[in-house]
Amino acid sequence: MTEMEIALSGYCKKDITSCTYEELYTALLHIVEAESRKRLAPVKGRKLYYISAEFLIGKLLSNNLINLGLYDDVKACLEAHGKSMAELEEAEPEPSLGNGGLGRLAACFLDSVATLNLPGDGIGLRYHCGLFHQNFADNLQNETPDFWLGGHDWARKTDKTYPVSLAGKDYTARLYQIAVTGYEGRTNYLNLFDLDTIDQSIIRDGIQFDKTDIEKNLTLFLYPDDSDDAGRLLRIYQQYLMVSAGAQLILEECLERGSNLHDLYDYAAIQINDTHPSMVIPELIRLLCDKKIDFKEAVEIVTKTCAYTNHTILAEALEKWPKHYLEKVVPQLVPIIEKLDKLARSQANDPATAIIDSNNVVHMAHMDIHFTHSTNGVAALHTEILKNSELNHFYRLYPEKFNNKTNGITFRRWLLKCNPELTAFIESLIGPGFKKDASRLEKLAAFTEDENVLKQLTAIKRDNKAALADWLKHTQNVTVNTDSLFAIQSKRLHEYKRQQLNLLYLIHQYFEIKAGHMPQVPLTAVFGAKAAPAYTIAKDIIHALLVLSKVIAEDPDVSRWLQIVFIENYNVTAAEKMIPACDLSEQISLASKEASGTGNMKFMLNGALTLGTMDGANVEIADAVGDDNIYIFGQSSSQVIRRYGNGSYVAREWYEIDPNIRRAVNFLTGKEMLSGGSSEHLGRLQNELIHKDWFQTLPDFNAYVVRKNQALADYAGNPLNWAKRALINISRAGFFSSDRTIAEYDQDIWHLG
Ligand code: 26Q
Repeated sequence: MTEMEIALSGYCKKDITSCTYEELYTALLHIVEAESRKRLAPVKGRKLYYISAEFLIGKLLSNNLINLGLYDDVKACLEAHGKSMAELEEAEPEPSLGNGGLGRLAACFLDSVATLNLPGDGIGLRYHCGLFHQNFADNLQNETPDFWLGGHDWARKTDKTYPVSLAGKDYTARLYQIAVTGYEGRTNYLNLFDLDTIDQSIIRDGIQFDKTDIEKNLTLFLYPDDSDDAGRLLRIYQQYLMVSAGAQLILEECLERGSNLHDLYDYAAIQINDTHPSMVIPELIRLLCDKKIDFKEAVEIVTKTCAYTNHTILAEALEKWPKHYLEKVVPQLVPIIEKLDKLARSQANDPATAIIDSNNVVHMAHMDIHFTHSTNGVAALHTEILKNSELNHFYRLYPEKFNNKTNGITFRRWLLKCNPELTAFIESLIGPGFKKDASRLEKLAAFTEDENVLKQLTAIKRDNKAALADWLKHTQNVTVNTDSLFAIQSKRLHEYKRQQLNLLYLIHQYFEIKAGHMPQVPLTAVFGAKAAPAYTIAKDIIHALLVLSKVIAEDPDVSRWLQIVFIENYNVTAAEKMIPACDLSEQISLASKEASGTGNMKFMLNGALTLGTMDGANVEIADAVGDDNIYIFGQSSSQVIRRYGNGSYVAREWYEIDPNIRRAVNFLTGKEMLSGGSSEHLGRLQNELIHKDWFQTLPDFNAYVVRKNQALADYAGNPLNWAKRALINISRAGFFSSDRTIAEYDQDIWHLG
């Protein structure tokens, strides 16, 4: 027997062959935890605390096995007993503790911090249902709770608790911990706080619950609907529970390690992930003042210890709270925030940078920039836009605080875990070094003219497409044509990301095919996206895509050439199946709106070509691969910013002048769509496109059609050349490793260890 067989059968107290997958999963969870504890290491010097309302960690078993070097042993052991790794993975529930990019970034960062052997923990919340589960009925999104905490999860209850005062009442936050394993590296923790009093039985009618019953509801869901006052207040309750318990944990650990708090900066680096944890600033000041440190010094200590990352330029996503909300939930912070506002006003003498504005609204981002030592954007273009427009007043005040940290992704999950066949192939060509030093992928450049290599790369892509097709058959009972080009747009549903542009293209193609203008290759357009429950137009876009998908499927003239697949409940697990199977990666946000994007990097690494605008990190991807190896289209960010600035965009003019646009937009409420769709949803979307189109879909429409059709023609016309360009993309993906990103944060901001 191998060591793994002994451990597994010992744990299950029976032969492996007779174990259920549940039993094997539980056994492995404990084996992995024991192994990861061995890699806990004492902290010397400064330790990172990454505070974030979201950690979209995905399933952990395979990932941890890979990082601990146990994956191959376990796989062999299971296979020897007639069991499969894939089925084992299905026994694990996915913790959906995030919405999208920001949460997934936090998860990638924890992986890289541990892999680089840096001391650094996450601080967040233990949501009982996380993000809602999405399913489709009558071509509409339905939301149901996702009870992922079935007893077999990775979060260990501890006996550590912290008192937190919410709206003048005392609550007890309890700490749970998930071990974060580095790849051949150390183990850190993800610290998640919760209340013992949460009651899942108050959920009814999908994801509804009494929003005022804080004791029972506080950590039930990630970002519950914030379309009403009670929802918005709940968000502040959640945030304060996280930062107050988090701040107490940080101070406790630093005191234990010998800090006298005056020197907190020598023990802790606190990274604030967007404005969601911003209240940690006044909370730390409050706690330090309680320990008899004077206000002025407390402000200095906190400013030196904390740093802030901005993830958005959309004004509506920058958190601003009416002061009376804070007076209700966190009255203990209000006098501190008022003092900080006074201080900021005296330092800056610019009302545009005030923390509390003349309407008594508190601007969380303003507090972050004044009272941290670093403000960073998440891609080069994003940081430039922050400096030159959105946050220009602050940039002029504190130019030294602004810096860029282009996002990255962990190659362990987004290559080794999700694409083992490609990983093995790369290893056969250039050795294993790229797993820890992503820049070594550049060595693949030596093979771009090697026909045999290109054919193998094509075969791997075909296998991954077949695997996605099998999974789709099994989960959604749809059959897809694996000889078609797979174009995938997977990300949160938002108008700025422009799934509606893709929709208009698909309608356009429908007409072209009907008219006998066939594309060079059949196209499978794959979508994965959840819409915020209260985001009406986003839900209308989902509806239109689902209805169109059926219109096409039922039309044999068109369905040979075109298919739309909308994947239900898009999450990390689905992404791991979709990304390796993608030929064309859709990154089509309105230039200037997508701060970075990280899906774009995952698709590139897995050998897809990008079809995208010059937005976010697409700009850096285009730089890395060169014009021949990417499909760029659309307005530039400066054109867009100018159009917004002079208010010169009138959607209706584009609709009236361009017959193709008019035909596609009109189709939304034509008889084909209305035969299965709802005139309320489709009419509202059509109206939005003609009369508003805030994200300028129509001006980019023609350029998008031309570029996408060019991609189809290139794919069909010269498959070997396509493979060559895919290989070039992979070879230039090294820069987008989160190991690089974390090394930069450490060097410029954190100075850990
Ligand atoms: C704000 C106020 C009230 C309720 C909710 C929110 C809220 C919630 C989530 C605001 C923003 C978010 C999430 C933002 C996000 O995921 N941003 C993405 O961050 C990625 C990582 O940096 C970038 O790659 C993406 O470009 C950016 O959209």
